[in-house]
Amino acid sequence: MAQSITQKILAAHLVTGDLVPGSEIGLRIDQTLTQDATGTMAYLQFEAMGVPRVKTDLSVSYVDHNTLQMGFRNPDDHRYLRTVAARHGVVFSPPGLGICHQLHLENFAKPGATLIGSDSHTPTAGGVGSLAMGAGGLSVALAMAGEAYVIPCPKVVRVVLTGALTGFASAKDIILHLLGELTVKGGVGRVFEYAGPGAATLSVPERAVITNMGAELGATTSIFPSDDRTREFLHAMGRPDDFAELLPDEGASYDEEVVIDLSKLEPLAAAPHMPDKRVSVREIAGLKVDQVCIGSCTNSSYLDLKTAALMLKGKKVATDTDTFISPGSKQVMKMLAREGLVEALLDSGARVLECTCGPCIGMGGSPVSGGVSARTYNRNFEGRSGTKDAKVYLVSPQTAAMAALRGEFTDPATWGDAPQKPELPAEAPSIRDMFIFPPEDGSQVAVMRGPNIVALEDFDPLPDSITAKILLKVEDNITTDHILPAGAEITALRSNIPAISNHVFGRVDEEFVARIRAEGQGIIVGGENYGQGSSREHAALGPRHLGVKAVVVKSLARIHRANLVNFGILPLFFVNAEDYDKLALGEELTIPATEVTPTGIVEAVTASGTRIPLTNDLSPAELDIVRAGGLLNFVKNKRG
Ligand code: MIC
Ligand code: SF4
Repeated sequence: MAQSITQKILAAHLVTGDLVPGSEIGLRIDQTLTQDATGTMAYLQFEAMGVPRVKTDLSVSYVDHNTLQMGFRNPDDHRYLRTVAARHGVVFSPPGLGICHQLHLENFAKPGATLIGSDSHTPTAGGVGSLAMGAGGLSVALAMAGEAYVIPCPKVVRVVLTGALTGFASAKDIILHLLGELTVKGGVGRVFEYAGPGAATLSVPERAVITNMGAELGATTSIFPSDDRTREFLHAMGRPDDFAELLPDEGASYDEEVVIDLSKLEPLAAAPHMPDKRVSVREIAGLKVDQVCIGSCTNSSYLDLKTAALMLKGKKVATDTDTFISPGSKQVMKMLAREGLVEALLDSGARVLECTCGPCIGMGGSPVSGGVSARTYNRNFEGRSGTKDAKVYLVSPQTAAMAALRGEFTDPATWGDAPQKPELPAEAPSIRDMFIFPPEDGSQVAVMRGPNIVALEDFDPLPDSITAKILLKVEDNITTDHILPAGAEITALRSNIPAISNHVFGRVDEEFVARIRAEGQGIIVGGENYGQGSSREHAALGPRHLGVKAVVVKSLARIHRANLVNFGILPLFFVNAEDYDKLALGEELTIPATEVTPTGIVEAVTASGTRIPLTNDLSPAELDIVRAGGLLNFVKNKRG
């Protein structure tokens, strides 16, 4: 049968199940990646499994999120990550070398490989034709231990790109356009497979912008074919042998199709506070911009930064527009430096930061109170920048550079001629020797833990019946940034669940933690797409530590759903969405947990006797995991 690229990779890695959309499949995972903010948990979990050396072809531990060192916590985490990597056969990428997704694309991602990463933007590697998915840290730990990665088999959407980009329109505008069409939940359960003549016009770094931000659609992943453009890229990266052609078969069938005419696109922005709030830059012309940030795993490639640098070269950024540049990797920085472009950036008045996530994850770079920030990033959730009332617009490097120069958004018709699209040099400078490769035998390496590394706690199994108060009721599109915010102080506690739990829902309802601590347990009620955004399993671990037994919502985001299951929180859905209105904060709800069956219906009852039918989308195995109190318990029970 004629196959799509996605089907080819799935079929080649299938360990359990059948390739029927929606049914559970297990996949062999070739590569894993972690970053420090989720990695410490992942390696603690890996250690708990007692497997001496990772069983993947390649596992890499990046440090790019918590790089501020204002106390012992982050450096202690880095040391733990470096030593645990050496002991168990994991490549270590030290702080400052670059952002995980950019580095992985440049150095390790391969066409046709499966990759899972404990970060939601892992699909970036889809730019070279990897099937790359974001996952919780525990799923990554299991993959490192050689277990299959279990997911619902996705539908495949063919995204046909026709025409070519013109003027100042860029790859970022393609994905902002798609987000505007499909919304932040439009990609759930789907892989977006790009095709058509327009796809062939895009270089790998441009493709990676699109696959990166496909995460904001809620998609399982996004992928481009591996073709001549991929060959050029891998050659420039000094790894021509990693190239393999990967194209869909003639006549392959797809579950859905979307067509985008690239020649019709213009510079776009995602307005505050959701990545799908698409507006054209033309429409927001005249809006003063207080801050510009160029970088992040979405737009920090050589291509992106060279484009911005050429626009800033010989000019000055507006005096009241604080402009930050964070290159995606030292390789990008070296290429810019070779061409005198670091100097051009410095001379423009921009602030050149180190090669890390930086302001994207709230590690410095917060905007002024009430300020407008134009960022080339992928997320603009309220408060994520560290300034609660800031308004973040997500834009392309071109739009950001122009806003930096003019101090406001302006109509692209007034921008003059677009700079020529930069080409990658035939051979980029290598940074390979800056990675720390593990010794052949790591068994003698001592793993070093500072006081910030707190051992995992044991969780109780699910009770037979849950009777608990609804301690929080939230609306649609609650993000993991709402559940457990980022920012330097909180993120430094990622290896310390008891400490980080004090911040659960802190920005939504300051009293929540006190309420649940007083009650000892509770239930959360939510709307559509609960838990969208990051892969941070802390957004499940923190609530679990505090005693959350169940979340009752209209729908769930994919990675957060998996994290709830992995840590033994029962995820339930309203059978009738209107019943959401019948549940009030503080009310007691009884859920007959033993009666829950995979996809079956149970009746929950409130203290006043209202009956609420609830369902779930759990597989039999997932339900067993929840009943065991989480995946680690489940695996331990199984091993006896
Ligand atoms: C993010 O962009 O939200 C993060 C920080 O990279 C997260 C991971 C995390 O919370 O550590 C992600 O995208 O998964
Ligand atoms: Fe880092 Fe931001 Fe990318 Fe997350 S979205 S990996 S914080 S650069």
